[in-house]
Amino acid sequence: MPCDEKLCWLPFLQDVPGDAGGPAELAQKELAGNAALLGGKSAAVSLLPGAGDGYEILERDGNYLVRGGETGVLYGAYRLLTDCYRGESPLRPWTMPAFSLRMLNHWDNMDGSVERGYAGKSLFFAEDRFAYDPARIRRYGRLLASIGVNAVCINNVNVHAPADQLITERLLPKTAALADLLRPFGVRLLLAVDYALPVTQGLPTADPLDEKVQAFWNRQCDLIYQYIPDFLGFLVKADSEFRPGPFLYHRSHAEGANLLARALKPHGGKVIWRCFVYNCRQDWRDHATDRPMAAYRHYAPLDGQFEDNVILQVKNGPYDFQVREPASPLFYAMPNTVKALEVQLAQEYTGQQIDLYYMPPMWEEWLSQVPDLPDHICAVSNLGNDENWTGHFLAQANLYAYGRFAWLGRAFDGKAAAREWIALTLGSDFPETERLLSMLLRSRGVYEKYTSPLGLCWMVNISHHYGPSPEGYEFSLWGTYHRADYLAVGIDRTEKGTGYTRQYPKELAEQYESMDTCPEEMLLFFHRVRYDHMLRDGRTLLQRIYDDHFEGAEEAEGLLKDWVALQPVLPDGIYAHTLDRFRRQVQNAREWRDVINTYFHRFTGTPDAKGRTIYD
Ligand code: GCW
Repeated sequence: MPCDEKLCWLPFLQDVPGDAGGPAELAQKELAGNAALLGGKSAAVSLLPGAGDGYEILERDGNYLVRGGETGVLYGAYRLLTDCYRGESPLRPWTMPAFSLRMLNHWDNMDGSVERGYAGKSLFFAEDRFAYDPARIRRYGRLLASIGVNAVCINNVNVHAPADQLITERLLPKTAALADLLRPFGVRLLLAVDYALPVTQGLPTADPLDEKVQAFWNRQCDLIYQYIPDFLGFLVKADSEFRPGPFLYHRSHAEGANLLARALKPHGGKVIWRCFVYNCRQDWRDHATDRPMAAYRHYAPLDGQFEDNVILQVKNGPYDFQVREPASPLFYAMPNTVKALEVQLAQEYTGQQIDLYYMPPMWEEWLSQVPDLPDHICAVSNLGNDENWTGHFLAQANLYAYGRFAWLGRAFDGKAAAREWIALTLGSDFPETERLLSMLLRSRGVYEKYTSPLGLCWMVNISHHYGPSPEGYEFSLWGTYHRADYLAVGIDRTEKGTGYTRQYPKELAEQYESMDTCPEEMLLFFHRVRYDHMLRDGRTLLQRIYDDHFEGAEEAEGLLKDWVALQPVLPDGIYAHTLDRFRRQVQNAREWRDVINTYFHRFTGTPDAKGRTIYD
């Protein structure tokens, strides 16, 4: 085994109790089973009915008391144990999570494959059926509970048969068995549904205004709740990338979402409706259509039309999980609609769990841009059945940090989360914390430097999104262009261009509108810029592109060197397995450097001012 799966931020806890009971009972068992961590004290649990996820940790007569709601005491118990292990004082005043639903979306297919999965196969499915090791699912549940994740969708939003059957009589008993396993951890189940299910089940239409369709979904929901009484609801990708949806029937997405919401409402269920809707059949010659504008255009006019149990799930940026994007304009709009932020832990465009990429700096950047937090949060999972859960051992830190982000909201500190993860995973006395911390914290900047510059996006390989291909997307149907020529690069998204900046509130729109005030790291997201344009530090745009790519490749080697320096203090398996990833990252970074620099050099004919090699 290259990496021990138990070594995942809770290696110091005893095996998860099999007969867990409810979350409060599990909390008691975890505290009793791991009492050795409590420094000679004991710990009791006290339930405050109705207090939900909230908890406090007090000292009573020299012992600990975790007081809170049913799930709150479980979160409190894990916090108590992990703080004690790290040698921190575990006492804390009343705490509540910043986001109510803290979800994880798995993009798992029932054949066992994982869409954009970089950590092996599905944890839940194989060969078109449920296939899991209950003991591992319990470890998974514990990992989630320890960071406060309280809902999971186990199947891909692109619903492929037979996953459409997860909510039908045929598969519901099995679906319910998995929900039973997760329940003690306070983790509720969501399922991605196929909007065309009524049709595949024999009705002539899936039109949301058709009474037979409404009756179909009502029946379906009655059935689901017979099997899973605390079922959280449906996750829906509709009219997006060839998925069926209400547009087929000339209905709006409010009409479409409300159909499901009304069927779920009597049972307390919710519809999580994704806003990733755009024209994926664009003609590259069409300069008027600008993909980042699509979601706002579709949804902003529908504000106030959704049932109150509909949650619109919006990706952090307006494109699609690129290295650097501004926050989606939808986060400033739709005050009368419940929303969830969607981030992606799976590193689809950010190194695929081969290259190191610690995500919190992106989330902190997002926080700095968005004044009002949405009610809920979701992350696309980076987990699979690899021995170490996440393919790259250090990618575990992203899931850990996500849980902290989801709990803390504005108070989130990516650096503190990384420190906690290191201490929990490698020991509170790990002697190289500062080195590892520095690697994690600089990783996003390194990756950004050797890939696409200044918010430009989409220079990635079109087939699998790893490695460079500067024109891979350029003449495609996906609406993802940079339109580089011999003079300039980027899309003009100002008033004079596509008008995208107008989707932001006035102050922000003005900031993005001008090249002088637009944050430089997003310059090419908002503007079309000449290569000889002088940046604020006196370099030309072209020289900045060259410099970043040379530096990025060098810094990737720096990460490898740092990893090598950690050898004496790391378990052998983890060291060797991850060393291989860093070597691949260095190769990848060189490839990016040379392809991108050559690409721009061929257009401009301008050499690197520092005389470094650019291949032609
Ligand atoms: O980034 C794109 C991915 C698709 C994914 C889609 C989405 C699940 O390339 O694989 O499909 O986003 O978010 O729906």
